[in-house]
Amino acid sequence: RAICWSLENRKLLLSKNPLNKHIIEIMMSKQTNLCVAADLTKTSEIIELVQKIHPFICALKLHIDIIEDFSWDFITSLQTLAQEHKFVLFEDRKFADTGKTMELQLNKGIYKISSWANMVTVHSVAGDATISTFREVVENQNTAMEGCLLIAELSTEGALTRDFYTKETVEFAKKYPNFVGGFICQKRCHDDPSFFYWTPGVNQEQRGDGAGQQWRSIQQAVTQDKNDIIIVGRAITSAQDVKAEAERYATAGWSSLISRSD
Ligand code: 5FU
Repeated sequence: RAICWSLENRKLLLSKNPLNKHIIEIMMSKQTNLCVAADLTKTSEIIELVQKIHPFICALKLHIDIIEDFSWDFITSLQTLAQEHKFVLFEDRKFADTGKTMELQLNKGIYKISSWANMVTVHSVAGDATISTFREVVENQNTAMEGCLLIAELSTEGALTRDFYTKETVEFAKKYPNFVGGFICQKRCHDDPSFFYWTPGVNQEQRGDGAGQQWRSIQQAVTQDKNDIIIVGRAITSAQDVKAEAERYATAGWSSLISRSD
Protein backbone atom coordinates (compact mmCIF):
# COMPACT_ATOMS: atom_id res chain seq x y z
CA ARG A 1 0.00 0.00 0.00
CA ALA A 2 1.56 3.20 -1.13
CA ILE A 3 0.86 6.15 1.07
CA CYS A 4 1.60 9.62 -0.08
CA TRP A 5 2.60 11.74 2.85
CA SER A 6 2.56 15.16 1.22
CA LEU A 7 0.31 17.63 3.03
CA GLU A 8 -1.80 18.23 -0.08
CA ASN A 9 -2.48 14.52 -0.33
CA ARG A 10 -3.25 14.19 3.36
CA LYS A 11 -5.50 17.24 3.56
CA LEU A 12 -8.82 15.44 3.03
CA LEU A 13 -7.94 12.63 5.39
CA LEU A 14 -6.66 14.99 8.06
CA SER A 15 -9.72 17.21 7.74
CA LYS A 16 -12.00 14.44 9.03
CA ASN A 17 -10.63 15.24 12.47
CA PRO A 18 -11.71 18.71 13.71
CA LEU A 19 -8.36 19.50 15.36
CA ASN A 20 -6.33 18.37 12.36
CA LYS A 21 -8.58 20.28 9.98
CA HIS A 22 -7.83 23.45 11.91
CA ILE A 23 -4.08 22.70 12.11
CA ILE A 24 -3.57 21.80 8.47
CA GLU A 25 -5.36 24.94 7.31
CA ILE A 26 -3.04 27.05 9.45
CA MET A 27 0.05 25.10 8.39
CA MET A 28 -0.68 25.47 4.71
CA SER A 29 -1.65 29.12 4.82
CA LYS A 30 1.26 30.22 7.03
CA GLN A 31 3.67 27.60 5.68
CA THR A 32 4.88 26.49 9.07
CA ASN A 33 5.12 23.26 11.06
CA LEU A 34 6.58 24.98 14.12
CA CYS A 35 4.97 24.78 17.55
CA VAL A 36 6.73 26.91 20.14
CA ALA A 37 6.81 25.77 23.77
CA ALA A 38 6.36 28.99 25.75
CA ASP A 39 7.75 27.76 29.05
CA LEU A 40 7.93 31.18 30.69
CA THR A 41 6.58 31.98 34.13
CA LYS A 42 5.23 35.52 33.69
CA THR A 43 2.20 36.35 31.56
CA SER A 44 3.88 39.49 30.17
CA GLU A 45 6.85 37.41 28.99
CA ILE A 46 4.53 35.03 27.14
CA ILE A 47 2.57 37.85 25.48
CA GLU A 48 5.81 39.55 24.46
CA LEU A 49 7.10 36.27 23.02
CA VAL A 50 3.91 35.70 21.02
CA GLN A 51 4.04 39.22 19.61
CA LYS A 52 7.45 38.36 18.14
CA ILE A 53 6.88 34.80 16.93
CA HIS A 54 3.25 34.66 15.77
CA PRO A 55 4.00 34.73 12.01
CA PHE A 56 6.09 31.57 12.34
CA ILE A 57 3.94 29.23 14.46
CA CYS A 58 0.97 26.93 13.91
CA ALA A 59 0.56 26.24 17.65
CA LEU A 60 1.54 27.84 20.94
CA LYS A 61 2.22 25.24 23.62
CA LEU A 62 1.76 26.22 27.26
CA HIS A 63 2.25 24.77 30.71
CA ILE A 64 -0.37 26.93 32.37
CA ASP A 65 0.57 25.68 35.85
CA ILE A 66 4.07 27.22 35.74
CA ILE A 67 2.72 30.75 35.36
CA GLU A 68 3.05 32.86 38.49
CA ASP A 69 0.61 35.67 37.69
CA PHE A 70 -2.19 33.82 35.86
CA SER A 71 -5.25 35.92 35.05
CA TRP A 72 -8.29 35.72 32.77
CA ASP A 73 -7.10 38.88 31.02
CA PHE A 74 -4.04 36.89 29.98
CA ILE A 75 -6.23 34.16 28.49
CA THR A 76 -8.35 36.74 26.66
CA SER A 77 -5.19 38.35 25.22
CA LEU A 78 -3.91 34.98 24.07
CA GLN A 79 -7.23 34.12 22.45
CA THR A 80 -7.27 37.46 20.62
CA LEU A 81 -3.73 36.89 19.36
CA ALA A 82 -4.54 33.31 18.34
CA GLN A 83 -7.63 34.41 16.41
CA GLU A 84 -5.93 37.31 14.72
CA HIS A 85 -2.68 35.60 13.80
CA LYS A 86 -3.95 32.05 13.36
CA PHE A 87 -2.42 29.56 15.74
CA VAL A 88 -3.94 27.07 18.16
CA LEU A 89 -3.63 27.13 21.94
CA PHE A 90 -2.11 23.89 23.13
CA GLU A 91 -2.02 23.06 26.86
CA ASP A 92 0.53 20.31 27.50
CA ARG A 93 -1.21 19.08 30.67
CA LYS A 94 -0.42 15.38 30.13
CA PHE A 95 -3.62 14.07 31.75
CA ALA A 96 -3.09 10.65 33.31
CA ASP A 97 -5.72 9.59 35.83
CA THR A 98 -9.21 8.13 36.13
CA GLY A 99 -11.65 9.49 33.57
CA LYS A 100 -13.62 11.35 36.24
CA THR A 101 -10.53 13.00 37.68
CA MET A 102 -9.33 13.95 34.21
CA GLU A 103 -12.73 15.52 33.61
CA LEU A 104 -12.40 17.64 36.76
CA GLN A 105 -8.84 18.62 35.89
CA LEU A 106 -9.95 19.63 32.41
CA ASN A 107 -13.02 21.66 33.42
CA LYS A 108 -12.42 22.92 36.94
CA GLY A 109 -9.80 24.42 39.24
CA ILE A 110 -8.13 27.75 38.65
CA TYR A 111 -7.33 27.22 34.98
CA LYS A 112 -10.54 25.70 33.50
CA ILE A 113 -8.38 24.35 30.69
CA SER A 114 -11.27 23.21 28.48
CA SER A 115 -12.63 26.75 28.33
CA TRP A 116 -9.64 28.06 26.34
CA ALA A 117 -7.30 25.26 25.19
CA ASN A 118 -7.92 23.96 21.67
CA MET A 119 -5.87 20.86 22.38
CA VAL A 120 -4.22 18.99 25.24
CA THR A 121 -1.92 16.02 25.74
CA VAL A 122 -3.12 12.78 27.33
CA HIS A 123 -1.05 9.87 28.61
CA SER A 124 -2.30 6.46 27.56
CA VAL A 125 -1.04 4.84 30.78
CA ALA A 126 -4.48 4.83 32.44
CA GLY A 127 -6.11 2.85 29.63
CA ASP A 128 -8.48 3.67 26.81
CA ALA A 129 -11.61 3.82 28.96
CA THR A 130 -10.27 7.05 30.43
CA ILE A 131 -9.70 8.41 26.94
CA SER A 132 -13.26 7.55 26.00
CA THR A 133 -14.64 9.36 29.09
CA PHE A 134 -12.50 12.32 28.21
CA ARG A 135 -13.81 12.33 24.66
CA GLU A 136 -17.43 12.27 25.86
CA VAL A 137 -16.80 15.29 28.04
CA VAL A 138 -15.31 17.22 25.17
CA GLU A 139 -17.98 16.19 22.67
CA ASN A 140 -20.94 16.85 24.97
CA GLN A 141 -19.91 20.18 26.41
CA ASN A 142 -19.42 23.58 24.98
CA THR A 143 -15.65 23.98 25.22
CA ALA A 144 -12.76 25.36 23.20
CA MET A 145 -11.39 21.84 22.87
CA GLU A 146 -11.00 20.41 19.38
CA GLY A 147 -9.07 17.27 20.24
CA CYS A 148 -6.05 15.79 21.93
CA LEU A 149 -2.69 14.15 21.30
CA LEU A 150 -1.73 10.86 22.91
CA ILE A 151 1.78 10.58 24.27
CA ALA A 152 3.23 7.59 22.46
CA GLU A 153 6.85 8.32 23.25
CA LEU A 154 8.51 10.88 25.52
CA SER A 155 11.73 12.63 24.53
CA THR A 156 13.49 12.08 27.83
CA GLU A 157 16.39 9.77 28.60
CA GLY A 158 15.26 6.42 30.04
CA ALA A 159 11.56 7.05 29.33
CA LEU A 160 9.38 3.95 29.74
CA THR A 161 7.20 4.89 26.77
CA ARG A 162 8.56 2.39 24.27
CA ASP A 163 7.85 -0.92 22.48
CA PHE A 164 4.57 -2.34 23.80
CA TYR A 165 3.53 0.98 25.35
CA THR A 166 3.95 2.91 22.11
CA LYS A 167 2.17 0.18 20.09
CA GLU A 168 -0.81 0.04 22.44
CA THR A 169 -1.04 3.83 22.45
CA VAL A 170 -1.46 3.71 18.68
CA GLU A 171 -4.26 1.13 19.12
CA PHE A 172 -6.06 3.50 21.52
CA ALA A 173 -5.81 6.36 19.04
CA LYS A 174 -7.29 4.21 16.27
CA LYS A 175 -10.44 3.78 18.39
CA TYR A 176 -11.09 7.53 18.64
CA PRO A 177 -10.04 9.04 15.30
CA ASN A 178 -12.45 11.98 15.64
CA PHE A 179 -11.01 13.01 18.95
CA VAL A 180 -7.34 11.99 18.86
CA GLY A 181 -5.50 14.16 16.35
CA GLY A 182 -2.21 12.36 16.64
CA PHE A 183 0.76 11.66 18.78
CA ILE A 184 3.63 13.09 20.73
CA CYS A 185 6.45 10.86 19.55
CA GLN A 186 10.13 10.77 18.71
CA LYS A 187 9.81 8.68 15.55
CA ARG A 188 6.64 8.46 13.43
CA CYS A 189 4.91 5.73 15.41
CA HIS A 190 2.19 4.63 12.96
CA ASP A 191 1.72 4.40 9.20
CA ASP A 192 -1.51 6.37 9.09
CA PRO A 193 -1.29 9.81 7.40
CA SER A 194 -4.61 10.93 8.91
CA PHE A 195 -2.82 11.57 12.21
CA PHE A 196 -0.28 14.30 12.88
CA TYR A 197 3.03 13.32 14.48
CA TRP A 198 4.25 16.06 16.82
CA THR A 199 7.77 15.90 18.16
CA PRO A 200 9.51 17.67 21.04
CA GLY A 201 13.25 17.35 21.63
CA VAL A 202 14.42 19.67 18.85
CA ASN A 203 17.41 21.99 19.07
CA GLN A 204 19.84 22.88 16.29
CA GLU A 205 22.76 23.59 18.63
CA GLN A 206 22.50 21.52 21.81
CA ARG A 207 21.94 17.80 22.44
CA GLY A 208 20.74 17.79 26.05
CA ASP A 209 19.93 19.99 29.04
CA GLY A 210 21.52 17.90 31.80
CA ALA A 211 18.04 17.16 33.18
CA GLY A 212 17.03 14.25 30.96
CA GLN A 213 15.88 16.18 27.90
CA GLN A 214 17.29 14.83 24.61
CA TRP A 215 17.48 17.17 21.63
CA ARG A 216 18.23 16.47 17.98
CA SER A 217 18.25 18.55 14.82
CA ILE A 218 15.24 19.51 12.72
CA GLN A 219 16.64 17.38 9.90
CA GLN A 220 16.73 14.35 12.20
CA ALA A 221 13.27 15.03 13.64
CA VAL A 222 11.46 15.60 10.32
CA THR A 223 13.47 13.90 7.58
CA GLN A 224 14.86 10.85 9.37
CA ASP A 225 12.32 10.37 12.16
CA LYS A 226 9.42 11.42 9.87
CA ASN A 227 7.55 13.65 12.27
CA ASP A 228 5.28 16.45 10.99
CA ILE A 229 5.28 19.20 13.59
CA ILE A 230 8.33 20.26 15.59
CA ILE A 231 7.90 21.47 19.17
CA VAL A 232 10.70 23.85 20.12
CA GLY A 233 11.17 25.52 23.49
CA ARG A 234 14.40 26.93 24.84
CA ALA A 235 16.23 26.95 21.50
CA ILE A 236 13.88 29.79 20.58
CA THR A 237 12.74 31.28 23.89
CA SER A 238 16.31 31.67 25.22
CA ALA A 239 17.75 33.05 21.98
CA GLN A 240 19.25 36.53 21.75
CA ASP A 241 16.97 37.35 18.84
CA VAL A 242 13.79 35.37 19.45
CA LYS A 243 12.04 36.50 16.30
CA ALA A 244 14.96 35.65 14.00
CA GLU A 245 15.39 32.27 15.66
CA ALA A 246 11.68 31.42 15.35
CA GLU A 247 11.88 32.31 11.67
CA ARG A 248 15.00 30.16 11.22
CA TYR A 249 13.34 27.13 12.87
CA ALA A 250 10.10 27.61 10.93
CA THR A 251 11.92 27.89 7.59
CA ALA A 252 14.09 24.84 8.22
CA GLY A 253 11.16 22.84 9.62
CA TRP A 254 8.92 23.62 6.68
CA SER A 255 11.54 22.89 4.04
CA SER A 256 12.34 19.54 5.68
CA LEU A 257 8.64 18.69 5.75
CA ILE A 258 7.82 19.59 2.16
CA SER A 259 10.93 17.97 0.73
CA ARG A 260 10.35 14.69 2.51
CA SER A 261 9.58 11.90 0.07
CA ASP A 262 7.47 9.80 2.47
F1 5FU B 1 5.72 15.06 25.87
C1 5FU B 1 6.80 15.80 25.91
C2 5FU B 1 8.08 15.21 25.73
O1 5FU B 1 8.21 14.01 25.51
N1 5FU B 1 9.16 16.02 25.76
C3 5FU B 1 9.05 17.38 25.95
O2 5FU B 1 10.08 18.06 25.95
C4 5FU B 1 6.71 17.15 26.09
N2 5FU B 1 7.82 17.94 26.11
C5 5FU B 1 7.61 19.39 26.29
O3 5FU B 1 8.15 20.07 25.16
C6 5FU B 1 8.30 19.96 27.51
O4 5FU B 1 7.43 19.93 28.60
C7 5FU B 1 8.62 21.37 27.06
O5 5FU B 1 7.51 22.21 27.27
C8 5FU B 1 8.83 21.25 25.55
C9 5FU B 1 10.28 21.13 25.12
O6 5FU B 1 11.00 22.27 25.43
P1 5FU B 1 12.58 22.39 25.15
O7 5FU B 1 12.96 23.69 25.81
O8 5FU B 1 12.75 22.43 23.66
O9 5FU B 1 13.23 21.21 25.78
